[in-house]
Amino acid sequence: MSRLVIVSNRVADLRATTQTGGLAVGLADAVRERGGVWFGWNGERDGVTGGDLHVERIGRVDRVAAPLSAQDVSDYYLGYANSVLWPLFHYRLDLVDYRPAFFAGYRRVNETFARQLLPFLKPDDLIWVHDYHLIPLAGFLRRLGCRQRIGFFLHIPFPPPDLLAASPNHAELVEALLDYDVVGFQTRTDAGNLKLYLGEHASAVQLARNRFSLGERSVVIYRFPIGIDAAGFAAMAREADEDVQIDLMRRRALGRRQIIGIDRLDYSKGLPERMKAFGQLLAQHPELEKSVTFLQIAPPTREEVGAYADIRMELETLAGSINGRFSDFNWTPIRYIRRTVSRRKLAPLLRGSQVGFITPLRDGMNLVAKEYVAAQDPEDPGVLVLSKFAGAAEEMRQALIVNPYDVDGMARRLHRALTMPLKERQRRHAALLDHIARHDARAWLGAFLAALEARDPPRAGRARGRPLAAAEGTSRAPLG
Ligand code: ADQ
Repeated sequence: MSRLVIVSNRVADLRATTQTGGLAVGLADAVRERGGVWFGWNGERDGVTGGDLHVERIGRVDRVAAPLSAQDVSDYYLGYANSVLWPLFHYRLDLVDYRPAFFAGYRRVNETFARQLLPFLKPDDLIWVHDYHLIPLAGFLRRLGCRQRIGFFLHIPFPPPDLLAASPNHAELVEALLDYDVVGFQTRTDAGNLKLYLGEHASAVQLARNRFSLGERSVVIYRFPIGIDAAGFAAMAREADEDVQIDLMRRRALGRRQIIGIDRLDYSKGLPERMKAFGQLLAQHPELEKSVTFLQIAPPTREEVGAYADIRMELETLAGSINGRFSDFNWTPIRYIRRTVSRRKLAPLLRGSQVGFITPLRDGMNLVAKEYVAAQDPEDPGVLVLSKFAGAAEEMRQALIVNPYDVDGMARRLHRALTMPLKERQRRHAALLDHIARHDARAWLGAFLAALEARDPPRAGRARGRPLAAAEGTSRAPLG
């Protein structure tokens, strides 16, 4: 069996155990099982030069933590990755802050990572690169002579060609994707968007339904919807600690139901619209006063990026104004928690909530939607209200699907969720649970690695494509 090399923006803690669940742990198990390397940024900014690599041998795995300089963090991580690619890929052109220095920093860091990773690679390794921070990595590795199979998985959405074309670097980005052997997306829509781009903007040749070539390169483009450790999360949800148990008992005694939302504080998660919908529900249904609360957990992330400070302000103002309008001395309708809450607490909190309210404006997948379903008591399950723009909606059709821009519609769906008969709740939940149990994290991992390991089918003749940058008529040098 080939060794596995995982590359992600942040290097994982390989000493974590499976009991804590989560995606990084599933990947860590796979790399431990096969032996290999996990390479990524150590998360710190280290002066002007960036400092030294930190290498730690854990069993048969090298954990390689790369430092970044303050300038690199600013241009690569806060800049191109999170002020250009994140908003662009979440369809938010209005929030893109494009600066040439950001793209230069993005390329610089990816090139440095490729050079730093090289000495740790063996000829028949499988290399699996994760997410938007590292799109150009394969191109730089190829230039250094790497012939290994290299796969890429994008955790966030991939925008339609017209949106992508708004970025001055769209040709380089897509060309860089074609340096991989396998490019994986969360949904059919995302994979379809790259195929559309290749059809519209590039002289790529379609060799088979999911295989394209451009020049000498050939790539498989496929969807691999990410899953969770459903059984592990369900077990964690059944073990409520004392705090959560007391909260649950108090709510039961008062006959209060809870709507829950759990997110990183991010403008893509649709939090203001969600709060407005809850406010609308209370305005339209005075009978719900004191009998329903909304618990939103959303710790701040990426606070150095301007758009994140704005969303935080907006949310605090909204929560304050809705609470100001509806609260009573013995009832606060919205509890908005900005502190980080551990997964051990989150799981039973999801189980103890009658509605999971997950309404991103755009999301690659949204694992909280799957965690909500896994956490429920199958005898008396809650109802998932899910945005049609979360990747998860492509699979989770038995949820109550909403348009997160339609506040009124969301308020109506919330009411339906709160009044749904037990039989219907059970029926919807059983179908959802069956799906996420079969398509769990292990299945996702196995499917991606199988595609990465698969031998190339014979080429359908020599490909006729030109490099994208040339096809676009730009003078930029192609990445690969
Ligand atoms: P995220 O944008 O972080 O991830 P999501 O999938 O919702 O979004 O969450 C990932 C994990 O973080 C989940 O296990 C969740 O429980 C946890 N999490 C989220 N909010 C939390 C909070 N407030 N406190 C503690 N834990 C929290 C990106 C993409 C998603 C994609 C994932 C995985 O944006 O679309 O589903 O990667 O591919």
